[in-house]
Amino acid sequence: MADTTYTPPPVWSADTVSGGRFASINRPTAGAREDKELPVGEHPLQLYSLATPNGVKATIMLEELVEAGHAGAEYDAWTINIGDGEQFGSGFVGVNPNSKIPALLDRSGPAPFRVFESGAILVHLAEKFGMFLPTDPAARAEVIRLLLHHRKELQSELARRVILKFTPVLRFHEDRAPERADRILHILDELGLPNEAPDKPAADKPTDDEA
Ligand SMILES: N[C@@H](CCC(=O)N[C@@H](CS)C(=O)NCC(=O)O)C(=O)O
Repeated sequence: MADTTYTPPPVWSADTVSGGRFASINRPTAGAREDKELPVGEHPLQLYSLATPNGVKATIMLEELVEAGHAGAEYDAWTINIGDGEQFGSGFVGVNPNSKIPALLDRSGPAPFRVFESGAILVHLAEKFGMFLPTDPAARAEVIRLLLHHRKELQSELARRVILKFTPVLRFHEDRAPERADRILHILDELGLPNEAPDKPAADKPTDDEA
């Protein structure tokens, strides 16, 4: 039953004791907390994940692709135990500076690249193997709409609805909102932005006068 007596602190601090398993794990800053390389297996796709609601999205997608006969979708799956803080090892932070599972390393081409955010992994795999993402613009827009709507609206609101029943977790979520925002800003400041914009076609590049 929800505890209606709870009042969030007027001034939030990272030291706020708010309960919840991740309260002591998460911080308002991003970045690696220890040197720890990620294992790499024999397949072109390396999945670093766990069987959580976000984690299984990538796994189900890969399994569907393999089942459909896409040999290139064979992958090595590595467990990242977020309860033990493995998402803060240097190797994992390299594939997701936000330290959340799932994350994918695509080593199928000459230059390996990372893909994180469960929705982005689904889109990447759908495009790579030509499955699940229609080419017809209207159908494609509908699939993208469903994916984003699920990710942003449905999932978070349903989760909040369930969480409201559990006071310690509610406290965790309410108290941790500023922390999560600070961490995202930290990533934007220091970790997540490439040093240079991706190459644009020459015609799109600004001339000296425009730059
Ligand atoms: N927007 C992200 C969210 C991923 C996410 O929240 N993952 C959770 C597990 S379901 C996690 O890694 N939590 C670890 C933590 O918060 O430290 C996505 O869709 O991939």
